[in-house]
Amino acid sequence: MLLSYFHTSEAVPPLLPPEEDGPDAAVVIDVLRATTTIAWALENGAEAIQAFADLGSLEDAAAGWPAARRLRAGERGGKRVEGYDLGNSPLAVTRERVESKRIFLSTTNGTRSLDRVRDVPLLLTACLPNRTAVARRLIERQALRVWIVGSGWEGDYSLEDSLAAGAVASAAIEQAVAPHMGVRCANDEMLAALALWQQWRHDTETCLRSASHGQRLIGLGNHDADFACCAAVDSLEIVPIQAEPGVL
Ligand code: 3SL
Repeated sequence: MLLSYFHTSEAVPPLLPPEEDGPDAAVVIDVLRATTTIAWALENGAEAIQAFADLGSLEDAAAGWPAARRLRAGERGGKRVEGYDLGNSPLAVTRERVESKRIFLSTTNGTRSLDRVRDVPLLLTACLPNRTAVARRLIERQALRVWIVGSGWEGDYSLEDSLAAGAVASAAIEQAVAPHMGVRCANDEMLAALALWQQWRHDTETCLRSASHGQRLIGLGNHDADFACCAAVDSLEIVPIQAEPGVL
């Protein structure tokens, strides 16, 4: 398996089909907090997550879904979009709130990243809680050329997404025990993400809090429980997989 890391969705190159050396799998990461929220919502029984790069498309799609079976979740600049049922906190997607509901979700960066790679044949989302489960699934599906995409913040690098990219890669290296299943890093960004993971693996929450988006969330108010949830390595087995474009 050949792993490349792109540290913002803007850095993702134009998509090539797998037979022309394009990826056969992509893993989108937005640790704070979209992909952590997606994992928890599905863990808690949401029927599906439908992700949108913009709010207008979200509202059009949600309007065509029965009101009793939908939730609109929106975040911009770290805050819940006014009038929406949910923002983007993994703590808000409780079983009581989301079970059997389709969540129509748009966030500042995470859902834009998803949109960017929606045509990759196998599209997963990862966060620190499910990083080993995601690595295992890539190996089971025999993914050969994998792009890991850190969502960043409006085109800028993000520390926490790079940490999680290293966490997924490290788990893939540990899990790929069969001799034919070697895992290799295809770019320097991936090697740097692995080094970051080695540095912070025993104190992920401090890393998240130190990151610029962590500081942004702290500036917006108390997010202690969000940090604890997003930093909890290997606490989930669920692997969100795109079933149809934009729907996990
Ligand atoms: O940028 C995003 O997509 C969000 O995850 C940001 S926030 O953590 O909800 O503020």
